Amino acid sequence: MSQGGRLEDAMNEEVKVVTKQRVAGRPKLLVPQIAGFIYCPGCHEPLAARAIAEVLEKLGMGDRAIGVFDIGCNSFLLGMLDIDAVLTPHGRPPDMATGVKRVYPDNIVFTVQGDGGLLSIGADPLLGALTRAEKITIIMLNNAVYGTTGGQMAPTSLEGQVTTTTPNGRDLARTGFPTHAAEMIATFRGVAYSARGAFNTPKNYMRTRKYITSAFQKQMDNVGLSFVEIICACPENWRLSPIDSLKWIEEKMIPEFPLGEFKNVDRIE
Ligand SMILES: Cc1ncc(C[n+]2csc(CCOP(=O)(O)OP(=O)(O)O)c2C)c(N)n1
Ligand code: SF4
Ligand SMILES: [Mg+2]
Repeated sequence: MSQGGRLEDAMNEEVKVVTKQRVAGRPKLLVPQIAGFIYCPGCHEPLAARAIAEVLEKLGMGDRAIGVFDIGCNSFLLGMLDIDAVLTPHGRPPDMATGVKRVYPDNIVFTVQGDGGLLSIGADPLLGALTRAEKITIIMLNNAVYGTTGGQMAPTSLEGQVTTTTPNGRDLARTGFPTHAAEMIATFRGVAYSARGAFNTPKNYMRTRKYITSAFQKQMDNVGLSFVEIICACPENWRLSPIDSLKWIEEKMIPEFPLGEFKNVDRIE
């Protein structure tokens, strides 16, 4: 055999090895990003699209899901999911989802929002939906900053966290305390489910996917409002590498925002 032939065989062998390293397929509802991937390296927000796609596929609800998306880095998840979707003005998804759900009561209607969009500018629509016990699902991506607009302090920013609006670190005496959305939302009577997950490890990804499944199931069972908060890395604004961002989530974010279910009831009393 010629030298060239052996090289070709070796290259083919290498291709086979690379092919074997594939560990996860693509859910059908996840749209391939052929025009390029818009998210920063190491950003966890696109994982929310994958998790939602996997859950909807498993529940067989892809054709009957309507996503209501907010303005923010999370907006781009809209283009990653092959489902019906609406984009609202910043902070308004719970209002829009209320209308959509009342018109289409048999569909799964869920919002995807950032921590800024849900807890600061969108606090009023959130409070309204909680008070009215709308049978919608709210998914909040907690990256501890306003990601899109350049990393300003969000209601979830940690004590001492350096952001563009807290260059010396978040001072609790001046700016108050981080908001614990999953715990707070669990206190509302019309809420059927509230949980907080993270995407920093495969185990936490799978746990979060389970939380999203439970939240959608509560809605399908017509129990009450369901909520899932997901801790997401924003390496760009945290000024950390993707790997160091994982460490920051483990060492700083999760101690402040513990993971788990805070409410899970089958009937609103
Ligand atoms: C009414 C209104 N106010 C402010 C803005 C500017 N704005 C766009 S996105 C955003 C914050 C986004 O932060 P977050 O909701 O946490 O989403 P992330 O980008 O972190 O995913 C702000 C303040 C806007 N578009 N509309
Ligand atoms: S700015 Fe942050 S949240 Fe936005 S895409 Fe980049 S890493 Fe993700
Ligand atoms: Mg944010």
